[in-house]
Amino acid sequence: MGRTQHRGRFITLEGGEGAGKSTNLDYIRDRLENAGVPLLLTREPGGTPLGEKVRDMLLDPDNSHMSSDAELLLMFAARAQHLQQVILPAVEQGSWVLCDRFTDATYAYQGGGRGIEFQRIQVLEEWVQKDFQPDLTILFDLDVTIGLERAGNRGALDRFEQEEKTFFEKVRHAYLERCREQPHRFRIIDAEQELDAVRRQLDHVIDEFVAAER
Ligand code: T5A
Repeated sequence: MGRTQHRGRFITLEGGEGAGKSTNLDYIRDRLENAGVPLLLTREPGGTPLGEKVRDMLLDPDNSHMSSDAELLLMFAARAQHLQQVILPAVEQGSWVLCDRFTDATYAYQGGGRGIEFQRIQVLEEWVQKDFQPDLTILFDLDVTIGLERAGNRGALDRFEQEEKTFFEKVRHAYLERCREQPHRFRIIDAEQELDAVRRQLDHVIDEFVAAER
């Protein structure tokens, strides 16, 4: 898809467990809407009725026997539906789309965490997305122990949250590696700071992006 004036923009939020994406989603939405941006909010895995059913399977702790390949393919099955039904039509019509997690999460969790070769993920990425990529990715980065403590305070753990700390160390490493490889679209937020300080960083990133895209 060409990046024309009329095309919307695609913004993704990424980060490890408990990094604060959900906490700041409404704040980011308000900031963009106050800047006059027409916005659609969505998430992965999920974002469509079919995708939400796939999400339930992926997060269900009872599915502890799920193979890494099945997990990877389910992520991309949900994503294919999400792109076709929601994301691409919205962007083509000029709406901006804010998505809580996207393909960088697959590289981080299924690639870094589970150890699936990045080249195999890339095959699926090209199949499902062709050359479609986020225009901006905001990575909430924080120490894994702090993130897991925050996530753990919320109650019952989903299938991913039950992984060992080393899994999330690999996830964090893979995210930071993606940032180094694609600095043009990544902005890192120091998510260890207090909420007010996190939001000041977000203001800066969002205002700068909106100004550049106008
Ligand atoms: N997944 C997803 C894959 O493996 N591959 C993929 O391709 C995709 C798309 C999704 C899971 O799926 C995996 C990754 C995930 O494990 P989910 O429920 O969407 O599951 O989980 P997360 O996106 O990880 O959401 P979390 O809720 O775990 O993390 P958040 O949203 O980053 O954290 P949040 O905002 O809920 O905050 C956690 C707690 O911390 C507090 C909050 O109040 C909350 O209690 N908090 C702070 N406390 C102090 N200071 C701050 N600055 C704070 N910010 C938040």
